[in-house]
Amino acid sequence: MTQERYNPQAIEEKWQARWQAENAFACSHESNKPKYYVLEMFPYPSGNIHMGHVRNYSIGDVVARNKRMQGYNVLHPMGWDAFGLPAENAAIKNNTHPAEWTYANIRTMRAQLKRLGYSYDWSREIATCRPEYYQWEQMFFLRLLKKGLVYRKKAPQNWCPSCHTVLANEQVIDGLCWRCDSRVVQKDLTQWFLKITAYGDELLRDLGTLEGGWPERVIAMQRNWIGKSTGAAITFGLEKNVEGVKGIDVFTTRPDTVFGVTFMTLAPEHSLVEHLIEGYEKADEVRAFVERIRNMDRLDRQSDLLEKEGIFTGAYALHPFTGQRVPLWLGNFVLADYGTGAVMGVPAHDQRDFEFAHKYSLPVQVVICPEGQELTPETMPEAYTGEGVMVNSGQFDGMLNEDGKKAVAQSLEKNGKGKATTQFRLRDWNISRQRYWGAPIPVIYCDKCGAVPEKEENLPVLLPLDVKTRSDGRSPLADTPSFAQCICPQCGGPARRETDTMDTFVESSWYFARFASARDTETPFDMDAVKYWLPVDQYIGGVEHAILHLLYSRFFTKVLRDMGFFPPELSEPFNNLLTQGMVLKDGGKMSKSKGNVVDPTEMIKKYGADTVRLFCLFAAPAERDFDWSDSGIEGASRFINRVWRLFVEEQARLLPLKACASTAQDAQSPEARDLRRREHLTVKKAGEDMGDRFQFNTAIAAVMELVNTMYISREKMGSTEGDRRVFSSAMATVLTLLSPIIPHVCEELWNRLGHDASLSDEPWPQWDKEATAQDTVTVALQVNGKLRGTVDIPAGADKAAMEEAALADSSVQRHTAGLTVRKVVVVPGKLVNIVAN
Ligand code: ANZ
Ligand code: ZN
Repeated sequence: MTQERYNPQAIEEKWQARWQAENAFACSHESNKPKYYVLEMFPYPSGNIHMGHVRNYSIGDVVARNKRMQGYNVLHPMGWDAFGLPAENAAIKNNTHPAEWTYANIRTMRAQLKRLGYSYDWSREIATCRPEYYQWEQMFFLRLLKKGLVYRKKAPQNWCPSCHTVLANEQVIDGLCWRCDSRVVQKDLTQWFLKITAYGDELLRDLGTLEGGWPERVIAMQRNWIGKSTGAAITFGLEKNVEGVKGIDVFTTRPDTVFGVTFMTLAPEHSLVEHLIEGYEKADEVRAFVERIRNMDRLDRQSDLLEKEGIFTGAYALHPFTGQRVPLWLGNFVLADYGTGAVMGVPAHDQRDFEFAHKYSLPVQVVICPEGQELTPETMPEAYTGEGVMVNSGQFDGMLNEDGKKAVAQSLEKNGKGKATTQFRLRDWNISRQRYWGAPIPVIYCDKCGAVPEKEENLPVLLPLDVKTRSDGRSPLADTPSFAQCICPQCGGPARRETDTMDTFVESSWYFARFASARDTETPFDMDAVKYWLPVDQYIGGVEHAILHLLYSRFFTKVLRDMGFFPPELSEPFNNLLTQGMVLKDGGKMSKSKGNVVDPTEMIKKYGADTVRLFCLFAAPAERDFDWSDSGIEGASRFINRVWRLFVEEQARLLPLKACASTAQDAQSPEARDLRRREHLTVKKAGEDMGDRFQFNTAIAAVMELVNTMYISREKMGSTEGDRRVFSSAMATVLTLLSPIIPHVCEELWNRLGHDASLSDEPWPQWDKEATAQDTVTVALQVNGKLRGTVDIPAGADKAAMEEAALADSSVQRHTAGLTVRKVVVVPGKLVNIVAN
């Protein structure tokens, strides 16, 4: 008789249809079960699901299915990060509309996700480009504006001449646009900013609460990005009189070096430059310098490799302690938007200043010496940046410099010339984008009233869909009178709408919370649902979002909390974060240009979704990159076929049992006892690896071993009721443990085993300690034929193991002390006799 072959296509479609018909994975917050919220970073609808998505979502699906079986009420939603540049670029290129392109891609990708059998609650699906979604974002904007957390300012911005848009710093990579690789230039524009810096301290402090739940390296990257520096603000007087100006402020992390200041360096953009050079004979040279540096790349200016350049302004500051004249220079390495845009130059103790002083022959003054050592400027090969004792520092001489930091700041404060302060590297978030395909910023410009917020009751400000994108990529909104022309909400006069749209990172900063009440039309978040579901228990996504998306989401959580949308105790969005590795091909990234893309759809057609899922989870630990390999996917396919064959070949013997259902009573024969022990050990190992440690590959390996054992033991096991029960229970355990990973084939076989209810509603099996105990036998230990003791060893232990156990026994050791062992006689399972003299 030929056995029925494994046919993944038919099986998978059957179970997907059933899950869909039964709404199998819909959930509600009205439950008294404990909740578990697992979320994968939602995709941008770029066209097709790629292998990286498959890996990301397969990991999330195992977690969701496993937690469901462990008795949690699981929220596992999916949506679309649907606004953004690529839709516009594609629309221009293919002569379609961004909305059409986006929605078509969503349809394709949704079908692909369904074909992969992921256990999403599809009733909560969101697309951020829909007014039902972005209307709330516009409301948040207005509320933030009221709170002073949104403001407008003119600032030099990264401008991509090809995309015609401002880019966030993070979207500039090595001076190039992250999307199109054009060289980014600086342009002054009036933009809307979110005041994320107001939360700088809390964002930094709360990183501590994420330790253990987030990868250390992500926490470190965030800490670094926020970049808090502790130091002092110091005011240097100005030698010449400038009206309304008391002096020049600097920010320094080293107030202890203040007596070592021999010059001062200002950013070329500093607001005092024109005043300082007034009347200076080389003023034009200075202006030319300013022009040249202003147009330099922002990121190049921050680089360590930057060749330091400067120019003297002809003016002097006055030292806050000594009153000495300090020459004022401009320097290309001083950033206008960090600290105060001015630096006190301490060449003896700062390497940048050291190089600058040598280049322009400025004096070097040592003020910190390593203990018991003297430094002389003439012989210093580089700046001394270590700790030491303060010298040449007036009343502070002899003090340890660490103490000096405080002492100097206190003294400055007393004299009204400075104070201890902190600085953040974090900048406010520019959310204005000069693009069409985004959420409109709900502001109106009136000649009489200025910038006026749209009224909340007039929301949403709809993004008009009946426009044509321009071939040069500029936003068509300004040329759409039905949108741009409006009435001033304040005076009723004619006015213009803001035609910039919001950065798409705004939409992804709060979507995780919208899933709690995705269909609510009254409020963005139902408070009960938010209280129940949030925070996300497990977030899963790529490490490329380690800084921006995760930081913005943390910021939004705190802001929404403070605006009363979230409960006061909800301060962090994601309790645990898993950053999954990439799927590579031949060691490199998959890319269309390299022609090495493995298409999930083709793989599903060839092997089935279960096999693709299994390979993605088995190939490597979740955090690590892995290489796509044909032999790997073949191996995954072989394993599923092996399970299938074992089942159909043994079907006649199988009883409709559940996992771990056989009893010690059933396990009479040694083979049955051994199989049952393996079964329980596998439940323990797979349960811990899959459920606690998220080590899916080793969990799968453990089940593979159990399957191997079943293949061996089935030959020896008879058709007694007990043997049948033990074998059937092991079969049920294999299906149950594998069901989060390869759900379709497991459901099918579970059903054939005689169960009507879905395997996804089955509880996770419990292992029994007693069942895992090895059978032992008691072995007699003799020395020269006399019984000297006994030892319990695993049944079936080989001769070497028995001999080892005997020689390790304390009684045997006592009786052989001082003797030489001549011979060891082993009777398997019974006796060890040691001959010694
Ligand atoms: C004097 C000094 C002496 C400094 C010394 C360092 C060592 P972080 O840690 O990044 O906060 N600085 C301040 N504002 C700057 C700006 N706008 N552009 C470039 N550099 C600026 O660095 C703070 C230090 O960077 C400050 O402390 C200042 O140099 C410089 F032995 O002041 B320091
Ligand atoms: Zn007005």
